Amino acid sequence: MDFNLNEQQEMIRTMVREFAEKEIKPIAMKHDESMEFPIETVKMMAGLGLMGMMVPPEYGGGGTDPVSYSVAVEEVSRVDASHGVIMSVNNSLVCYPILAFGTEEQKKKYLPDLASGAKLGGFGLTEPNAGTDAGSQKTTAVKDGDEYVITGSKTFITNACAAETFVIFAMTDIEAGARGISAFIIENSYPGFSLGKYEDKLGIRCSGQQELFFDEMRVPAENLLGEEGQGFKIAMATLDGGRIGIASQAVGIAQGALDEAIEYSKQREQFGKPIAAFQAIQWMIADMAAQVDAARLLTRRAAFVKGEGKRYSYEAAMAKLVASENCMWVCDKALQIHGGYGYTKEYVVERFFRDAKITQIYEGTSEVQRMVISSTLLR
Ligand code: COS
Repeated sequence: MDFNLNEQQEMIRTMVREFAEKEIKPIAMKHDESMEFPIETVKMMAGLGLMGMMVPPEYGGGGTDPVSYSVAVEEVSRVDASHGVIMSVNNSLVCYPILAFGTEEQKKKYLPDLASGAKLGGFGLTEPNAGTDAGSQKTTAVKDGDEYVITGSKTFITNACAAETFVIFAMTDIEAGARGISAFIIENSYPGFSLGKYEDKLGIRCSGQQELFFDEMRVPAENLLGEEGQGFKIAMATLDGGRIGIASQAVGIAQGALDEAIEYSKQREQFGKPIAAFQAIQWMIADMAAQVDAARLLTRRAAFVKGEGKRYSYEAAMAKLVASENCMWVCDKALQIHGGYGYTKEYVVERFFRDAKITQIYEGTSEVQRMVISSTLLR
């Protein structure tokens, strides 16, 4: 067992850290306040090959392994979680299902633009009444000649404000329940497509979450992804990979908070010495570091198993559960170490604390991860 990153993975880590420190860090707080989608830095991430990292070169991607991808999401999120999720959605939730379930024509048509970042992608599964219960979709798709007519809506869709291509889910057979769900690739230019309200959120405030509306939107039949009725499985398999992305995001946020807490505790003096000299702070720092490392190891294991081509639902769920719970805990302690200053917008731990919460919720809540883990163990 080798716990070290290989040369290429280490190179990616260094490159992404330098980029994130130089380009994302200076603008992160401004975008957190304005909620404006950071299109310029997303274009720069695309230029560095971060938007389709695991897509093979023949479809315009980087052809890297899942551990490299995880490291890259972690490094971006260490500075800003919004950029982390923008990148994670494009890679894990849009490029992946097209690559894994798409026809050759679909891969050739959509992957080069998505992987190069020329076009951004979004993933539409969640509906107002279908969150954890993803099988109870209300959006319908009715076949009409060589088209599907799709009617319904999606909510909380990351990247929606800037994305041109979406992987979405709709019922092609209402009677069949979850087995009647189908997946489609759609474009924002299709008549009947529109965007709803821009979400004003606690954290990850500039990741462009919006509603999608489909009003008898006509979609070419060749844009069905996989087979009719295969949609639920496509969604679940896609979310397995998405959960590695979010676990990586959570590790990155937690590492960022830990780094800030270490720095602050060495500078802040109380009772005539730096607060880092007090055992209460030293123990907090030690516990935070242990939790970050535990989360990172589980996340890298999940990415490693994915890279081996084995099923990794269990490992991904465990990584996301532990990484997101630890992230929230670590950010709480980082803020505590900063005291009153940590509660203000002058210090980034305030943003990390807000951003951390979503990692316990999206792409499957912590409770869903426990369902996936226990269902594997109790089968
Ligand atoms: N990969 C491939 N297939 C999978 C799968 C996976 N990871 N997980 C489930 N499936 C398949 C199963 O094999 C089963 O197939 P059959 O019908 O042929 O037997 C089918 O999907 C249904 O599986 P299961 O019965 O386990 O599904 P449940 O309805 O019990 O799933 C949970 C329950 C809660 C685990 C699931 O609905 C879920 O993950 N919900 C959360 C959704 C989510 O993350 N939402 C956030 C959206 S993105 S922000």
